[in-house]
Amino acid sequence: MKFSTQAIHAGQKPDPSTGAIMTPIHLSSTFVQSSPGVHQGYEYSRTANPTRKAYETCLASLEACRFGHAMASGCAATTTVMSMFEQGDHIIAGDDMYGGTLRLFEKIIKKWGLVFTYVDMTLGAEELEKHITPKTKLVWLETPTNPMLKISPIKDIADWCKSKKVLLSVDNTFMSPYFQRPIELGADIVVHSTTKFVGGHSDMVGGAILTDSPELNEALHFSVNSIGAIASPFDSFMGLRSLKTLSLRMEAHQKNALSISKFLEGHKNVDQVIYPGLESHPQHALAKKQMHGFGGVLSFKVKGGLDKARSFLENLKVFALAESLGGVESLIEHPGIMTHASVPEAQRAALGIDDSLIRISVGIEDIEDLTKDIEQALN
Ligand code: P1T
Repeated sequence: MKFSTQAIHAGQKPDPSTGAIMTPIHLSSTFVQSSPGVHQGYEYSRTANPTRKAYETCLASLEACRFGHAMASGCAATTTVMSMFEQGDHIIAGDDMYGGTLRLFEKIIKKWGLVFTYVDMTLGAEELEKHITPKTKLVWLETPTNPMLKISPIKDIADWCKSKKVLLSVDNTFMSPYFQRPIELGADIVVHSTTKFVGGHSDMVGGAILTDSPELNEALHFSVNSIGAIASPFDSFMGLRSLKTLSLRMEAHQKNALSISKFLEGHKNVDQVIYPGLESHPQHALAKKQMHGFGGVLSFKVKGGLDKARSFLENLKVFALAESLGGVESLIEHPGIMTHASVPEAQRAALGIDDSLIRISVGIEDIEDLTKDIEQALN
């Protein structure tokens, strides 16, 4: 079936006891067994839960793979993936990614003895070749990156990883499975912060891990069950409900984001606009090739540094000044002070995350209201 049909039906069938068309929220922590070890597929809700299972099946089907795990947050998903590795294992990660992911790697996972190297992933396999060691086990890729929207060649990197027997995990949060499906391009694992476009309404915090490999899934399930950072039945229901409108929302986000990008590009108080859908984006051609759309997030630099950035942000009326992204409402933020404050200053400077950088998650409100709001605040 096609994406929008899967989004509404995959993993879901009417409740056999009542005919309820919507998957119930199964709050039960445990499930009765008729004899020790004999049950209907559910024993204990950390291990598996029917509401979560429906959501995981739907998510996996949208990511074009067989196995999914719904987690308590994007960071919980990332931590669970990292738990599969051992002391001394080497991981190559991108130099630009969500500040909380970098903080997790540097301040927590490193303490467990994993070794990280950060590289510019836009350079692809050639760059990875320079950094591989006999201990390299994983490439951790975020594309497009948060907040600079750098785009890396997934297939090129996946082919290289396969030839080196290194796993590839892709954080697909910014595109959602509607606009990008890394497993089809050769990635082994996909991770999401479902708090963002998957959830889509800024009313849940969640994460997901997806794979098409039965062996990896077994290892992941062991970690998921052992660590226990799972999505609750209520959040699983929210995620399942949200997936039904993912395609509609992503199209609307993209349409508005492209329009706002073009408006900003033509404004005298703006220095630079970074959006994958603009021809000026350095990896626009690659974006067209490996993505099915350009998403709803853009970054730009306002002229005049921090003072002007601050007054612009304070003067907006429709856009909400808040962290996060992917909700139906437009959100705007200052990465240097907000989402990426934990990234060391020198690294921020090298990436271009400076005082004038502003990130927008363009919502699905009326484009006229959004444009007018940006215009009055910029002026
Ligand atoms: O917040 P959480 O659900 O734990 O997800 C972490 C995460 C992982 N990956 C990406 C690409 C992300 O953007 C995030 C969270 N990001 C924000 C909160 C933000 O405002 O950028």
